[in-house]
Amino acid sequence: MITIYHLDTSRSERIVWLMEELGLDYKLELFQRNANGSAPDTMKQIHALGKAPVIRDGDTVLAESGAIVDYIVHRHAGDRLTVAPAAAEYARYIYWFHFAEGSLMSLLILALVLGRVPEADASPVRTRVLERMKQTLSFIDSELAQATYFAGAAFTAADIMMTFPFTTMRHFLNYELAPYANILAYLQRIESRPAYQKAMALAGSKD
Ligand SMILES: N[C@@H](CCC(=O)N[C@@H](CS)C(=O)NCC(=O)O)C(=O)O
Repeated sequence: MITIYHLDTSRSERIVWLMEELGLDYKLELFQRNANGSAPDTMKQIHALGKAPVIRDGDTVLAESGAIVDYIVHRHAGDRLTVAPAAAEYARYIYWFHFAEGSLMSLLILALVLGRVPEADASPVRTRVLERMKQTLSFIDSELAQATYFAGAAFTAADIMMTFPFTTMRHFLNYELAPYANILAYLQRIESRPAYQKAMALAGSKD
């Protein structure tokens, strides 16, 4: 059985949600953040970088949320929640699956870090990052005007990757979503999913 090492208020909620969507058994081990927000040192005994999420599957220990999602859907779920390479939606699927960490989260982390450096307040770099955020959110919003889910009509693992930046991440970077009606409507669709509700009750942020 897969063990999920879950850090509170973190990306590892993606893996709990995925397992609930797939109806697969798993064991959940919970870790609390230190007062400064970092993961506890005990997580380094599981994986050298000590970050969440990490899973154990037999002798395999795997970190990196996107890699874990890909591993589980292919190795344990018969490719459910994926899009086949021959399908028309395949390019959309892999685009959004990778956009989540590769572009969106990296931009949000940059904004988060700059927001915590007082000297950056007057910097043109911060202004540029905030403009890039608006541009990126508008782009996502316009894409969601044309599709129910990120890869098209069907819910996929790309949605599991793309939701965290709009939900739990806003506990760390409280950016405004009100101007983006399509993102808000999308989040309502996600929040109405029973598997999402169960995963958040087990592993979602508590505040
Ligand atoms: N790109 C990695 C990011 C992993 C990561 O930064 N995880 C955060 C939680 S969301 C973490 O462990 N933070 C605590 C720390 O860095 O000490 C992934 O998607 O798994």
